[in-house]
Amino acid sequence: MDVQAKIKALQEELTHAQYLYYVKDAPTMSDYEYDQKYRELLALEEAHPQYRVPSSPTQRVGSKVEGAFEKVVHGRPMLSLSNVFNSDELRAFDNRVTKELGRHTEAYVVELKIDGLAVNLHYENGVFTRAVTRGDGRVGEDITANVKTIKSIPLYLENAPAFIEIRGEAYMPHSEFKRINEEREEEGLPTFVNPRNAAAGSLRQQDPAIAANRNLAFFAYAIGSEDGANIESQEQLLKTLEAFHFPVNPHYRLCHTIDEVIEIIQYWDEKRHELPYDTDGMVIKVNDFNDQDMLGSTAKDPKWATAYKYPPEEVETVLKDITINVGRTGVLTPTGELESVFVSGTNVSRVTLHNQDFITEKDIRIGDHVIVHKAAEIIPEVIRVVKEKRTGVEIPFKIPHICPVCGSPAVRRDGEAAIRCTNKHCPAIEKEKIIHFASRNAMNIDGLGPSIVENLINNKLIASVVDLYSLTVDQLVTMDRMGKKSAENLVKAIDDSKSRGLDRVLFGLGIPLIGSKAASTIARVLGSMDRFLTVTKEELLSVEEIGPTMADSIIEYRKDPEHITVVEGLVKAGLNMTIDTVEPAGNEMDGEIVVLTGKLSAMGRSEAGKLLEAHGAKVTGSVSKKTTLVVAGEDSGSKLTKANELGIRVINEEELLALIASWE
Ligand code: 3BD
Repeated sequence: MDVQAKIKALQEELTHAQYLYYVKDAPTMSDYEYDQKYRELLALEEAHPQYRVPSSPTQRVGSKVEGAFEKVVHGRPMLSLSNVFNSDELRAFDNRVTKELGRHTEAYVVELKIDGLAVNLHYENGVFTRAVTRGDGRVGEDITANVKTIKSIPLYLENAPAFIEIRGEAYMPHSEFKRINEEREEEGLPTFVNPRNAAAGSLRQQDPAIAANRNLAFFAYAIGSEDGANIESQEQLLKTLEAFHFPVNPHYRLCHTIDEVIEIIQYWDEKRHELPYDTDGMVIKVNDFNDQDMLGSTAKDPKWATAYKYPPEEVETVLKDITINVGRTGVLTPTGELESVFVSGTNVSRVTLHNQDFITEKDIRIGDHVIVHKAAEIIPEVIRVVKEKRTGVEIPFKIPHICPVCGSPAVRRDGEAAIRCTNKHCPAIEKEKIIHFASRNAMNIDGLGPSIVENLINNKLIASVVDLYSLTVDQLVTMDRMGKKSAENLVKAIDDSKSRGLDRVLFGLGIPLIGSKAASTIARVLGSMDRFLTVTKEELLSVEEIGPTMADSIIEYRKDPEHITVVEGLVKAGLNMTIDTVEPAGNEMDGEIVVLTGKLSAMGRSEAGKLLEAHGAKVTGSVSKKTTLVVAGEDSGSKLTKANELGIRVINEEELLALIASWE
């Protein structure tokens, strides 16, 4: 194959792999293989820049754009949506539709209303050329460079008309919101209030590399101006978008009566809390485009569509106290202790108050009545104080500038929101580091939770993670509430953890900004701890997912001789510092797309996943139409529910073990 053909083939292969991964949630290429091919393509395009095209997967992250975002007039205005808040108002909407048409409309399409930002994508001769915010509906701003980093958005459309505008919602999934806020908390930066604000902030970056790191997602739901796409209904439109390889929210439904619409709305009123992204309602659209045309629009809204808004889940409770917690990186985090209250499905009795600015800005005082909700459906947040209920006894709060654990000065660095303990050896920091090292996504040491770690430190049996590997049963049994059997189990669990591999060790070290995904990428690319200790910043930057802030953090980490001592201690303790690429062991699971959920006691989810992959299965994180098998351990939650709804085969742990045994 000549170079041009080779480059084109790689571009197409990687584009398709990303489509399967990000849109279909059914990956067929391993991360490792993707990385290898991506680097090969990068090198070939570097050597032959004439074959580098704007729609190449290497072109998603461009360079910084200076100055204000350019104003762009939409090809066709982006309308807004009228709102209804209950079923009576919805019936009134349906009656207006019926009256104007002089008959019932054949069907409505009901879609989830994703709580993100409406954007308009331009494609010229199939090539993605521009992304524009909604703005005031007539004129928006050019945010092309940032939107281009959203990996589920196709950069090229097959068989597209000469010009087409695709409209949809860019949003931040809950998992990303959580990850980014944890990272920001650690860095001393202010956190985002909700996924929508986080998405908005990401799309307004001057540097697309930052947007790329935020891992936004997208659902398409409308077409603006287009030349020559013959579409006759909203249902057909959604199918056309799918055929163009856009992500389309799979939960849309065609309903033939308004009662059916109301039923679906009621169903999602509760179910929406289980979705991995925020929704704030449902959108109801007349399906038939002829009917839509007959109904027409007012100055702002189409008369053929409306949004049913769910009330926000907010509840009032009392802030009883504020306590201070010292984290792994020394940040003093204030936690609000609440009068326990039921919010979005669970009881909430603690809430993070983030930092001093948050407390000051909201004027939060001990004893206040506060309004609480859940950000991203899981993270309790104080929205505001009910000042009308103050009696005058409420006490303003200042985070102390003395570490509550070790008494050292705690300071706020320039430009940071956080106050940190200045003592590198603060017992709280040492303890949190060990807890992190032992945690599930790191070394997964069974039985080594926060209270045992605390006991081990108090009994002077350990001071760092290295000490774990020389603990003996005789030492452990000297502790209170530690019997021989538990001691033996713990020693065995610690010993087992030696085999976890380089990715887990790197994550376990707790290097700022290096989460488990970054750690595993780095481990895969570097392959050994020796390489980790010598790799340069430039080499790190050549890895697709590693940005300059992460690279700096790694270089900074390595400068501390104590960190090197820990790494060397772990090497000496005999930890596996390589990464196993999964060796194929069989093909019994070829073609199966498996999701593991709940607690598996015999082998743990990641081990089970590796085994399934070694036998040909693809293991993914979320249940979709493509999933062929769900392994449901103890306490399986929404994934099991979803599998049952989709009629996917579900097996329990016992059945999984039987399946594995049948391969031998
Ligand atoms: C969604 C208009 C129409 C094409 C106009 C019917 C108001 C935000 O998931 N369909 C959806 C969603 C939003 C939509 C339409 N379908 N308009 C839709 C929408 N599934 N969120 N929106 N928008 C998009 C808006 N945005 C900011 C300020 C005012 N209005």
